[in-house]
Amino acid sequence: MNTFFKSLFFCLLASSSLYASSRLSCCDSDDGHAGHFSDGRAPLSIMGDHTHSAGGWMFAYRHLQSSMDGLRSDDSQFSTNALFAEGYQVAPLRMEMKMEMLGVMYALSSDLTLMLMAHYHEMEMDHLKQDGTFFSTHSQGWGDTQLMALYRLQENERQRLHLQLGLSLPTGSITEKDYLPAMMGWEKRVLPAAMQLGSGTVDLIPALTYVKRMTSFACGVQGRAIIRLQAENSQNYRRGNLLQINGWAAYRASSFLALNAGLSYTLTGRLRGDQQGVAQSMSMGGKPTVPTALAGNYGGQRADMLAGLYLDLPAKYMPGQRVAFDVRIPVYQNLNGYQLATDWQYSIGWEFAF
Ligand SMILES: [Cu+2]
Repeated sequence: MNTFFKSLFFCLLASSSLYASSRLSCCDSDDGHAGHFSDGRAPLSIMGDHTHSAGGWMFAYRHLQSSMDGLRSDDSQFSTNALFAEGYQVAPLRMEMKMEMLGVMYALSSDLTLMLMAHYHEMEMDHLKQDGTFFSTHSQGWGDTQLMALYRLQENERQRLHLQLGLSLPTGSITEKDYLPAMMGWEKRVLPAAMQLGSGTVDLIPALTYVKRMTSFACGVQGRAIIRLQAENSQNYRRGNLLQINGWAAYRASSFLALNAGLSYTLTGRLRGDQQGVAQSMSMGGKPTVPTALAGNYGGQRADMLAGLYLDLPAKYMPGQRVAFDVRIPVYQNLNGYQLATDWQYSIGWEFAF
């Protein structure tokens, strides 16, 4: 917990120094094209941070990549040997996740913006068996599809408050299979939930976002949740609900460059139910196979520090287009049971607004 508070302190310090420097620098009040830089955009990986004005469109493509490495139990590291001593047959070593995201936004009016998002996932997990051999599992394909409505509750040149109501539809597969060690050699079996492409349930995604704007500085705070609307999916389980709090500061460094930094805290609930088709124990002795097969090894808390930028492409050649980048480094992880810890995550994206 100590590192978390240290990072929080560091972030507050960074925000206040950004604020101080924005007061000192002499900045033009020109808002850049399409009002982009006065809008206090959050780091790229924070979703639903903005709305558009009536009739506005936005197309976005985003690539997100994250890496998990090493086991963790609660808030401390856990060795593979200790996991084998607990009776597990297989220990996850690392996981690489890649996600391509396609998004469209359209503002029906200045109060109501609609958003549609599709995801394509690619995941790979490396494991160590108790006998000292290694194996990997892989899954890839389209994930869940999200439909969002963003409703502006209040806006003036100094601040904006908007409410998001989203629905995630279970278009992603939850029956992805790969070869796993079994009693007799290898068997193609259903992979654990951590390697599946969707939640399998219809999920509600509400969020409330507040942005405060100053001349060349803005800050925002957002509360967001993912609530599973169904008790279980077709494989007899449901993923944990999620609660997230995001805070950020954005600084307009020049007419085409905005820098941002933030903190993100996520609380994820446990998975409920037994994952149908996933081998939870070796038939002899009932020893557990791999942590991801068991519900107790899902959910927990994570706090990330974020930093990123938005770069407007030359308006003469590419009007309304920008590229953005952000990186997330976890500063606190308290995970239920035994899970892989997140090392880093980055997002890179292109946006076209008109
Ligand atoms: Cu947009």
